Amino acid sequence: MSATAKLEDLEKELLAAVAAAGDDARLEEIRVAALGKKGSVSELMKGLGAMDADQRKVMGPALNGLKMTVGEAISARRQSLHDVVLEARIATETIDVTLPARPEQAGTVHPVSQVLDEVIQIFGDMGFAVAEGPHIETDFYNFTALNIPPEHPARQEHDTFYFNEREDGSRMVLRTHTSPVQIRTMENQEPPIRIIAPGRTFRCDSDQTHTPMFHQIEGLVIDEETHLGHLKWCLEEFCKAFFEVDELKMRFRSSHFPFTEPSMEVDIGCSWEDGQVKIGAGDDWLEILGSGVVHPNVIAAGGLDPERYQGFAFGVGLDRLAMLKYGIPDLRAFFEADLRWLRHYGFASLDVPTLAGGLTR
Ligand code: 2NL
Repeated sequence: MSATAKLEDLEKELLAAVAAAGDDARLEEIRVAALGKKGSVSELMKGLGAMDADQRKVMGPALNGLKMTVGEAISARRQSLHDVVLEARIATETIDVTLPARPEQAGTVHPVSQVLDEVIQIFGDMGFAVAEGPHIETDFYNFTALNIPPEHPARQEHDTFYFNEREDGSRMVLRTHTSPVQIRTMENQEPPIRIIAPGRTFRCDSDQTHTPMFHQIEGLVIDEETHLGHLKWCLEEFCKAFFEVDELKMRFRSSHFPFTEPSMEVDIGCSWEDGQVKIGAGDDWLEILGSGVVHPNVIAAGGLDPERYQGFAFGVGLDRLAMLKYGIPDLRAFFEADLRWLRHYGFASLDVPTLAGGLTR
């Protein structure tokens, strides 16, 4: 048998062994036995030096080809073995995501999330879109654009968390309200604008009724003719839907905010029974919202023409809404991640509030 015929036989034998290998370990054995230092192919290559030139011209390329072919076959086989293992895992390790969660392990929806979903449902039904923005804001978006210039006393009232000064002397802040989102919306969108901006807000204040992080929803309507009458209707509809009552005593009380003129705080009627508040009727009042007609300076800061555009805005604390609606006494417990508290005050995760199905079931 010629030397090249012997090589062809060796190649056939090795390729058959590779094809038959059932796992990584067996493949590695074959690789070492053929291509390792003392492997069959390597031993043959050592013989090249002793050959005469003509023989070497034939055997050199033939041996190199063999080495390549076997090496590639081993890599390909290794890859296909891995694919088989992976496919077997994928086939056996599926989980049925439609199976119900084990009740004792199911989490609950936090009252703030529940109230947020409810508020989004109510305003969504009235045609409002949801807008979001960054927690870390510039001084311009948090204050100046809202008609609160530097040195304005309202800046002190906000208990702002400031970041360190930057090279240009400016300082970023943690937003003290979600109003910056509305300024950004005015900059980026042509009226008519109908948005609510829910989210986290931050003030350096912590006691019985304040947490340094709290949740706010603001609303903004801007077009060419929206006025105070629309504001009153909108907030009345919201309060009735949110507290799930047909009749609701409401009072619009004159107030002041730098970003609205005129400004009104909204109170709803209530009564107290055994230390528990009952919403809707009664001789007492609960303050729940701040609102007003958007100040022309704020419309201009949003890049719109205050001669042409007008509208209203409001702001409401979500945490306080949750406390009032669900009778939760202590604000600070909201953010302590106490599992017993969450199980007690939390909501079933699949009972999504809808206007048709009921906000709370
Ligand atoms: C409150 C008061 C309020 C606004 C927020 C607002 C936003 C823009 C323009 C004008 Cl961009 N106003 N927001 C207006 C009135 C009241 O919040 O007591 N919040 C808990």
